[in-house]
Amino acid sequence: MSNVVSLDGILGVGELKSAAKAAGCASSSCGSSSGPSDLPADVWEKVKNHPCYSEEAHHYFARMHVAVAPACNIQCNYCNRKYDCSNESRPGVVSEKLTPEQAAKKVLAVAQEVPQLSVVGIAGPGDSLAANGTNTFRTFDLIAKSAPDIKLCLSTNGLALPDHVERIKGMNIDHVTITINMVDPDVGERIYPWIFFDHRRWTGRDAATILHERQMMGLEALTSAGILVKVNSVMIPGVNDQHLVEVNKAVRERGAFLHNIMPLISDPAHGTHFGLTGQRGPTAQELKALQDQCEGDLKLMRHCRQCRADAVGLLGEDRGAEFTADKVEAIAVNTDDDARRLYREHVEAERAERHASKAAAREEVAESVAAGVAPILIAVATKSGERINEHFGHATEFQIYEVGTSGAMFVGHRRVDTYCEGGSGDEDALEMVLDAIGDCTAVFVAKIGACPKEKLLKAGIEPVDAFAFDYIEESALTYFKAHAERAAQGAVQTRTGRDAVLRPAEPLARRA
Ligand code: CLF
Ligand code: SF4
Repeated sequence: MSNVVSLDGILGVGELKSAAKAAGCASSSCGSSSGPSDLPADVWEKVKNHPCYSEEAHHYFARMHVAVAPACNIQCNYCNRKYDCSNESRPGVVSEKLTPEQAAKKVLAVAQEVPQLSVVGIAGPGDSLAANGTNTFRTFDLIAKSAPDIKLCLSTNGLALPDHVERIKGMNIDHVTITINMVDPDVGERIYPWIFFDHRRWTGRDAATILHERQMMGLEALTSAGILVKVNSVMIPGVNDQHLVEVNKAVRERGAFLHNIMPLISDPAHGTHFGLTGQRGPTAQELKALQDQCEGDLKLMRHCRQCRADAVGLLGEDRGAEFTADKVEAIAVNTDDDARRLYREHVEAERAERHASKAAAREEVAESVAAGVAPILIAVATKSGERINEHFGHATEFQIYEVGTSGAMFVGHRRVDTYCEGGSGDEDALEMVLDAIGDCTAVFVAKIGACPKEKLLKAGIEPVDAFAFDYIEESALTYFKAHAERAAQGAVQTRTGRDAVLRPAEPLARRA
């Protein structure tokens, strides 16, 4: 594109490929923040480059977590302290706990290698505000001085939050996540066995009551201070699933900006109370139904990756192994932000073009398809979420779009094992894929072999390679328009298919 700064000088070859893949955006009608047209200018400025607060931004921008907060002041039944904080990370290891000084150097090292980096978050492995938040605030202070263009973001269970709102405001921390799983202590009792507050341990209903009151107090204080608050809720079937509708209402009334309803990750191997007592997580359709029920004035985040407390990179990728403490130690860091600035200028230009092309595709569908035509789900094989550029057999996940007369909306992702191993198809993996995308009408791929094609068709899922390497949303809308025409002629049936299994990433190893 002639009007866009070349990325050649900003990114290395591998990253250039990745950025080119990422240099698009998803639906402007989708969860998270929608876009400049439906947000006040100051709010758009705060969220437009934040990969969690803006669904669109997560295709362009990276976050990193620094694991400086090991202690926690509560116990959640879905957490085993041998693993990362389940609020913000999948159960895996924090390879290294860092001091604030080590963390600040690591941020500079990543920032000079990864121009997409826009946010540093502190999300564990314990609670960022336990132990008085000493490490958290010291780390943010150091980063604010050496890399002031990087946004600061913290995640907390909220117990200690009311004591720190003034400090958070004073440090220009614009983004805070509170994990709120209940607004009724009777429900809370089933999730939190104890909390440590005011120099003593509290249990049962008392513990849940204190936690609830402190969470609401913290949320109100933050939103009154103009800080954007995202609420994370863990959906636990039979415990708080329907109750999360009430949670959604309560946090919306108190000014939360975004609600992220995440599936419980539960496995006996994790050693958590829920894992050991057989508490299951939700299925894909249960999760989506609850998210749809809650979608309203308060935007729903649907692109969360439940990432590690030391994750580095675009959401869904982890470049942490490139930045271990010994590797960072050997890097001569500087505070030059030229590459990041050029990258952001590029993104601004690219965004403007994509907004126009997506709007045109939506308009075409709105004009040609009757408003009552039911939306469909489409699974997409993509390497980083903007173009259809992955082979069916190589996909480790499929992104799911709901496509209808109001647009194409990203609604989640489904992890799978790769079908093609060493050049031949794995039948068990194919069954898993059929389970994972069983509720989809079509699967968009860059390429697919004859055998899986036939099995997909037999399962009622249309494999589509006609849009290989094109943008997802425009392609999905083009497909939907043709699908609606075929449906009107009675050539296809509307289908919902079987429910899909949600599969979290495997735990990597136990922490030392
Ligand atoms: Fe990290 Fe959380 Fe900030 Fe994002 S993660 S502290 S808001 S920068 Fe994002 Fe990761 Fe989901 Fe968290 S994808 S787990 S929502
Ligand atoms: Fe675990 Fe996080 Fe809950 Fe603390 S707040 S118990 S670290 S999930």
